[in-house]
Amino acid sequence: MHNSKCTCWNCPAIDLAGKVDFRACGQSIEHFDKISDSTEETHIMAECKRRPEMGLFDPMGITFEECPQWQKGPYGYMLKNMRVMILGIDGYLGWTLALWLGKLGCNISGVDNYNRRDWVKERGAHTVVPIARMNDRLHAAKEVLGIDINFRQIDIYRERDRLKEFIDEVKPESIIHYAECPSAPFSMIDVEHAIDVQKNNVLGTLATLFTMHDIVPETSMVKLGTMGEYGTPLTGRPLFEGLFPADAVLQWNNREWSLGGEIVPHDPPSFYHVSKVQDTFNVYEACKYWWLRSYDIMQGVVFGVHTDQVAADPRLRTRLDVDEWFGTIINRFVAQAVLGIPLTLYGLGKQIRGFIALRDAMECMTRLICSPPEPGQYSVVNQVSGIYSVRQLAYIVAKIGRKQYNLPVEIQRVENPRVEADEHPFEALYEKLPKNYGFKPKVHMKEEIGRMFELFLTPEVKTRIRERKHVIIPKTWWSGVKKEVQRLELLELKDEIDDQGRLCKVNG
Ligand code: USQ
Repeated sequence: MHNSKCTCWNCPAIDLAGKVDFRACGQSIEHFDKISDSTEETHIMAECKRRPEMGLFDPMGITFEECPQWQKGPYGYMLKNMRVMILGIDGYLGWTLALWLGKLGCNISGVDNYNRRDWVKERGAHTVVPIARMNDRLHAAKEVLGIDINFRQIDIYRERDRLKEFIDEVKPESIIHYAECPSAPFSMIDVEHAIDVQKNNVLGTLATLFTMHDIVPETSMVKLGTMGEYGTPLTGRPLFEGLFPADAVLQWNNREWSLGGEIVPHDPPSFYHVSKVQDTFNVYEACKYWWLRSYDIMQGVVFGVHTDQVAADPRLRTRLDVDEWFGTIINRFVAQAVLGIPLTLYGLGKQIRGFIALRDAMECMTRLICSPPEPGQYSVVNQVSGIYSVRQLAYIVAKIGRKQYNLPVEIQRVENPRVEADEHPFEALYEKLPKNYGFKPKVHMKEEIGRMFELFLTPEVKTRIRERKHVIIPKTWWSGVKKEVQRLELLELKDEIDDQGRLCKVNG
């Protein structure tokens, strides 16, 4: 198991408060005096919040596999009834993760301010997969899956006292931070939206970090960043996982410096992505100043509708958006195919991105939650399971739509409303999750796209997609212009496209 050799030093049940003076990187005098033994070794001593009877002990001396509080699970050793708090529990990912972890035996709490529902409504769009109100979701989770979720409606930035109170009450052992606006186009509508997104994301994260510092400093924050923070460097420089590897070197003017361990360059392609970059630095600094611990997840574009839990009952479904602001590309393509709109490639359609299916993203999160970083550790993972060009994806969706569902799917190039490279090299590294955390993707893209077609072709969902046909073609330009993008070209469909889709090569 990937985390069997982690020790109490990684465990959120450890109680370090007042016992370790991190500023001096050693032991506080007070506790040295208490535990002074004949050896005079300067090892770190701590207590366990779950097993106080142990008294002071060396936190590096006990591994997860030796501790009775950690039990073997399908994704590594898991802390018994681990208390996990999900910020943004009402969203696409948050709700799915709540049910997924609840089913694995975690004790789930969550907060949400319903911003996502409001933002989508404000744009005149809606989730095409209908979702229940929170109360009904909570009842259904209990009734269908036996999961009790402790929910509180809180705005993490504006209602900081209430967030503090709730965290103090629950004492979460892991905090998953999904409570952000995830949309690049939404942040580019106008100044009000740009401010709203940055305020919500940046200040919400900052508020949470301070609360963690005050109340639960041993808890890990698993924070959702984005692969988009790196941009798409035209030099082809690889997208490392957050920090430069030890042997990276900067050469200039006949001199050279090591870059090892430094944060890699960022080139965010929207004001939304900028908010994520700002978060990265806030989280990184909090780990440095206060010895908090965090995983920053540079997640690629998520697609799909399925986990066993959300599919267990219509009231448990997670939201799925296909409009120009909140719909991500594969989800949008399937909706377009169902409606008979030619799939919209922006510009050349040769943009390349990392992708991951909803279910696989849940598994990655679980593996990270179960393997908390050490105090002070800020760690980044690139969370993707495959790399594709958007053109390649359009062909895959079109082929499935035509062959399996007999739909006359076409593909068009339209004007690109964004400012981004639409043809570029792309080498993203995503080795940590498989190598260090034992993750292997389980979802085959074709299968998941097939599932989406099945769901989107049901009369209720199809009707909901049709009702919002007018919010599918983009009208939000990065330049500020407000006009519908125009078609540039209708593409010829090529059947020989690789539907394993593991290639970076752009076809056509
Ligand atoms: N695109 C098209 N046609 C469309 C929609 C998008 O060609 O109809 C292109 C876009 O121009 C872009 C790429 O597809 O180059 C991906 O666009 P997207 O809307 O699917 O995703 P993006 O705006 O990049 O944002 C999404 C999520 C965001 C997350 C990000 C991960 O909304 O929360 O951070 O994916 S990443 O793309 O790796 O930055």
